[in-house]
Amino acid sequence: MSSVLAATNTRVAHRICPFCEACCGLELTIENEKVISVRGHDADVFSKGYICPKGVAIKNLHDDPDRLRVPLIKRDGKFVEASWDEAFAEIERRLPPLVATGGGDAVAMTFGNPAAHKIGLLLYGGRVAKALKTRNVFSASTLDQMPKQLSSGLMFGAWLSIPVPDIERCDLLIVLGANPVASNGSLWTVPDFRGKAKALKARGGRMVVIDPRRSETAEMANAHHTIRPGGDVFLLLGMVHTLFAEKLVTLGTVGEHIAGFSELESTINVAQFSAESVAGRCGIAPEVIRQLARDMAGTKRAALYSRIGTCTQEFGTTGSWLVDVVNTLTGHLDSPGGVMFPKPAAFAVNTQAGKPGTIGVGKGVVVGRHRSRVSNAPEVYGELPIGCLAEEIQTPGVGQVRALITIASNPVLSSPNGQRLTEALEQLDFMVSLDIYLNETTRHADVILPGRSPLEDPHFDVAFPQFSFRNHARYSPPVFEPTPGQPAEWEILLRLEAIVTGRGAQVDLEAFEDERFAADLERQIGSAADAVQLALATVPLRRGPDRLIDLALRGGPYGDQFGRKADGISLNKVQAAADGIDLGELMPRIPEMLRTPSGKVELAPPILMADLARAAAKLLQPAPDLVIVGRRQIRSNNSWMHNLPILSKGPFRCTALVHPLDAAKRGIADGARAKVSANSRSIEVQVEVSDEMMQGVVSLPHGWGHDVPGTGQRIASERPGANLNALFDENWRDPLSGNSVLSGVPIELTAIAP
Ligand SMILES: Nc1nc2c(c(=O)[nH]1)N[C@H]1C(S)=C(S)[C@@H](COP(=O)(O)OP(=O)(O)OC[C@H]3O[C@@H](n4cnc5c(=O)[nH]c(N)nc54)[C@H](O)[C@@H]3O)O[C@H]1N2
Ligand SMILES: Nc1nc2c(c(=O)[nH]1)N[C@H]1C(S)=C(S)[C@@H](COP(=O)(O)OP(=O)(O)OC[C@H]3O[C@@H](n4cnc5c(=O)[nH]c(N)nc54)[C@H](O)[C@@H]3O)O[C@H]1N2
Ligand code: SF4
Ligand SMILES: [Mo]
Repeated sequence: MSSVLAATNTRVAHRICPFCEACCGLELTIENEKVISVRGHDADVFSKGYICPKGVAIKNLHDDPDRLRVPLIKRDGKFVEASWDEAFAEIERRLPPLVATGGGDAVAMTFGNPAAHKIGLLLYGGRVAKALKTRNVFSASTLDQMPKQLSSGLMFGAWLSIPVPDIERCDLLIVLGANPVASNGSLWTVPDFRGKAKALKARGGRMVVIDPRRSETAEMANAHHTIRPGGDVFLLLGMVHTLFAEKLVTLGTVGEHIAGFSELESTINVAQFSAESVAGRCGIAPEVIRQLARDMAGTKRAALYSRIGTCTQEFGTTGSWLVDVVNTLTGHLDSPGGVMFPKPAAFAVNTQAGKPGTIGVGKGVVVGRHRSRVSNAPEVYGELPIGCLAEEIQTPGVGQVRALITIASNPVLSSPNGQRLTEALEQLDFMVSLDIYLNETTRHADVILPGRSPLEDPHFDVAFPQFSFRNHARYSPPVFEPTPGQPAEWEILLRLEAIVTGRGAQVDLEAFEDERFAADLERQIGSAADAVQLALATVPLRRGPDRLIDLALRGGPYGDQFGRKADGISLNKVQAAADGIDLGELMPRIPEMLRTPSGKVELAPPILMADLARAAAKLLQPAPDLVIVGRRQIRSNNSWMHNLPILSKGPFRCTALVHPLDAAKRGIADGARAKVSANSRSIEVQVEVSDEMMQGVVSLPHGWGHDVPGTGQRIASERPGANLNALFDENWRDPLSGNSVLSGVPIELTAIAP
């Protein structure tokens, strides 16, 4: 909500930051309809004034002259500006014929990271894929969190049922393969992680970080252990083995809700997985492995948390599972100060009815309902591995991908082997990008449809309250009126849905939306006429995302149940609370939140148990000499914020951190350029010699490499950096989740003569 300051042309507005998972409340001062400053919103019930430099850069994004504001159509190889009608007409002319000849599978879709942060993209993007009935759906999830989503789904029954550390009550936090001081947390919405970790230490608690690099988080921890990249699954097996072997297991309050305990014990409590056996492969001494297990078991309130470093490995799913096995076996699952399940106000599967007439029982998670055509990779949550996209375009045959719709995604930089993908995109018959920049990926499009600035859209977080350190509900109204004539992203997507369903680009959007809403209503509250009537009568006359949010809030766990519960919440109430509504600390939720068919926590899901044999075989393989890993930086966000002045000033960030001994061995000086090679491809990098690194490991951030022609990000292309993913193998992935291996990839590093 905005309030009027002294000068009548100055106002203050609040907006949830859309850039990372911390979801901080921003406070913008606006003068003459221009943002003049951005700070943290102190009274925000959730983020309490925290902000990072990226949040400040929302001002730059809004003003960026390179941000697209009108559609572009490629004519004779060159982009020209077009009207919205022309753009949709072009799509209608070219897309449906490809569906008519090749079927829905002929059209692939990719969803990128901002699709989780823009309400219109999140609530309406999937509908286009459904309408197409294409199995060729890809997203950044298979470069990211799919392993954790899968392991959690198998254990707890729903795709976003991921327990998060209860940091404000925890006395031991072990952070594995994550750097929340730089990333601000992931699958864990925790604004001001640094402040919360400091508070943990101040009350006598400990933080331990396990990372091949002495990261910003390791720097402030009580202890840091280096780990050989890719070794997480082995470390975790050693910890679980210790818990069994030393009889340290305590299941705590969830004990009666656990299935699979004895299978797990008999499989892991074997000499092969002892701390001694796994130590070499993970590069951590057996005594340290055992001590980590003892500390988890011996601390009343403790949590083990892992993220991107642990996920982007070939055992990403099995490792992510073992993290929660450790939490469970030490009595910290669903326990205050341990790892707990948030209870979001809207949109969570685990707050919606499971199997009728039961508590905590659901359909569970099934994978592999279909497979990719070329590599036979199993579908997970309706997606195929993004590493398979290029081959699906380039391999002829029935079901070949001939067209692509990208939604806020830049896979040419963010996924492995962007060169191959670049070639593949050029071979498409048609490509549409819903994106705000002309970049490495969208330059291949035939039509680019730009979404609005986040400051012109309302916002409500759909996903992140499901991972939040505290329960809350917040809503941001649009800060500015949209540019006249520019549709919202949900309207763009509805129109695409109309085109692919044969309703046509000229569809009456309001009527079409009403029709789609009626279907949502039935899905959410059933088809009983009186229930639908009640909901319809009480959901005010809103449109688009607002209407869906209201429906979800009112029918949700804190909701007013469409008037039946007077003190319950609705969108009206959340909108009226300018600082948000605090819904309290995390509370134990087992068994009510479970959605497994057994109604139990599945401690030993068969596909994960089976994967242990693969891990055991890998234990015997020798370690590569030198490997590369990624890192995140506070002033950079994946591939797409390098064009914003506030973030791009200062020292060059795309540097390769190399341990002094590794550099000396190769005759590479600090600041020199060097060649990094893998998979018969190479990139040139600027080296920063650093004792932050473990010997044998190089660290380079991803999302750089803005030196390809035909893009429109002028600042980014001045200091393009090198594309880490150019080195990687698009077919190397965790076979269970389909997630690409982006960490611990063997490389060669050689000096370049000055
Ligand atoms: N080597 C390596 N690779 C990685 C990772 C790693 O750690 N190492 N991390 C991976 C992870 S975790 C992720 S999430 C992926 C990200 O992968 P992507 O999502 O493909 O990459 P982003 O850089 O986030 O690109 C976002 C795209 O959305 C566009 N965009 C931004 N805002 C908006 C908007 O409001 N509307 C629309 N329509 N478009 C918008 C941008 O212009 C850009 O094209 O990268 C992955 N790649
Ligand atoms: N500033 C900023 N914030 C971001 C982003 C950004 O680009 N910039 N991206 C956002 C996105 S999309 C995501 S998914 C999150 C990710 O958030 P995080 O998971 O916290 O990601 P990183 O900061 O890359 O931290 C990964 C850590 O894992 C370590 N590591 C690498 N390989 C291994 C390994 O094999 N084992 C172990 N144990 N550690 C390893 C790396 O050295 C690094 O310190 O961040 C989000 N927040
Ligand atoms: S940490 Fe920074 S980028 Fe992330 S939500 Fe907060 S202000 Fe935005
Ligand atoms: Mo991500």
